Amino acid sequence: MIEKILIANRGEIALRVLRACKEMGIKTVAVHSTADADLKHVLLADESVCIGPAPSSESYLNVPAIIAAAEVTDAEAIHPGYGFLSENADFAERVEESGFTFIGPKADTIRIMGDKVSAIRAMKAAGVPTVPGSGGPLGDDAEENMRIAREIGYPVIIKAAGGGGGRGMRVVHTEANLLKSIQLTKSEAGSFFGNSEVYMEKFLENPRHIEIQVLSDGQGNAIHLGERDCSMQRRHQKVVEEAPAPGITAEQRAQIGAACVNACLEINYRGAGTFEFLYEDGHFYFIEMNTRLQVEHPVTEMVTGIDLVKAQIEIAMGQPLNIKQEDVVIRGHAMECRINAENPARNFMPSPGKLERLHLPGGLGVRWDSHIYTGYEIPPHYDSMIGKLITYGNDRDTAIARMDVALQEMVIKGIDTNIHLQREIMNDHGFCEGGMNIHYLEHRLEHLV
Ligand code: MV4
Repeated sequence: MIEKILIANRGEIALRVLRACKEMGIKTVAVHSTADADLKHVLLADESVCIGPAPSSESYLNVPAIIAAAEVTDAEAIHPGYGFLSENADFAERVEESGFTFIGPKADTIRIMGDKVSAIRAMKAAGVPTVPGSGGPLGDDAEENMRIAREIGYPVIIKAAGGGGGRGMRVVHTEANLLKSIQLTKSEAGSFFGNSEVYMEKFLENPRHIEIQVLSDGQGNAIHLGERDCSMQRRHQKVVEEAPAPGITAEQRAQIGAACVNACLEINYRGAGTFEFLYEDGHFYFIEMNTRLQVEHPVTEMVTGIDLVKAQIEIAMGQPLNIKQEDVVIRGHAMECRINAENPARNFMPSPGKLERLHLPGGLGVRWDSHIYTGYEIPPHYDSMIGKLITYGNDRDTAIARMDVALQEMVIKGIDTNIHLQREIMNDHGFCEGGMNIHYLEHRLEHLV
């Protein structure tokens, strides 16, 4: 049993974790920066500890301060949320070495998935479909690299092994640019990630981003919870996510899901995880695995009825997974709009400040995951996402209609938000059709704002 959990995060996800802990009868410790003493989850936690000044590097990324906070409060486990230290293998290792439970995979697993070359290698070995590519790091042999690219076929993409989430990549359209692109990506990777290793893949021109949610207990039991479509993005920031993905059949879901489950068993994965795929012309291509809870986890919760944070905690307690694959039923459709403190008309400039007035939506099939309240001041130091509006319905059109009504109802005064932009997306012809690719939103934004 775990009786007390330290939440090593802030904002809406810290509140999400706190709610799950309270529901399970687990005591909570909030840790916060000096700028965050009035966060909603800090006020609701059983205990709170200030771990440093406003900059994340000195607070939410301050490993010794977080471990010390767990020690002084006698917490038994640490939930990292997403971002910050959630995919830092050294942190997970330090947590376990200090005698606490890390609510997530083993440090070695995080390390393998953090290196994209070793992640792809592990997945390929487990039978997960990958993008045609070099299958390993590129060497210094120019002829060999040209041969690999020719075999894959142009265009190709050069990616940093230490990258991910859109950082450290370069598309190459012709052989004339290949060698210098490899060199440039290598030297950038060396300075950004401290790892100059790069690999090559076929560049898919118009894919969708579809990801599979898994739960695995590290004791021989694993399930998948279907997929999410996260193709609506701007500059690698997801804007709208949904489950299930439009047009994906039950057969496709079962097939790719089974491959992910098999991979979890093969690597003895522990915890919640996400397999990221590019999807083009009816085929899935694995690109990365995320070893954390994700921002968009609620859409999966809505269509499966499974509480992912509760499942994470149960797995961390050593409980065998008590849900069988045949018990997982995808029912209805869920949509999530990220609500950001930003001005879409001013190049999405962040808009921190005091929330003067707040009217929040509700009704059947409406969920609002957010830490904001009237009078709360959004600090300028962190991510601009201030909440997630999630709607659910029997079908996709109903989820979209409910989202549109909920967005109309929502009033946030005192700062700029992307609420109006989200309404435009909910009323966009292509979006309503469904199945748009990863470039669609950026193209539409040239007209929308
Ligand atoms: C790709 C790709 C096309 N072909 N890989 C960007 C984020 C990182 N996770 C992987 N990314 C991409 N990898 C191949 N072989 C296109 C992207 C990509 C992208 C992927 C998912 C969501 C949004 C994206 C936006 C631009 C590029």
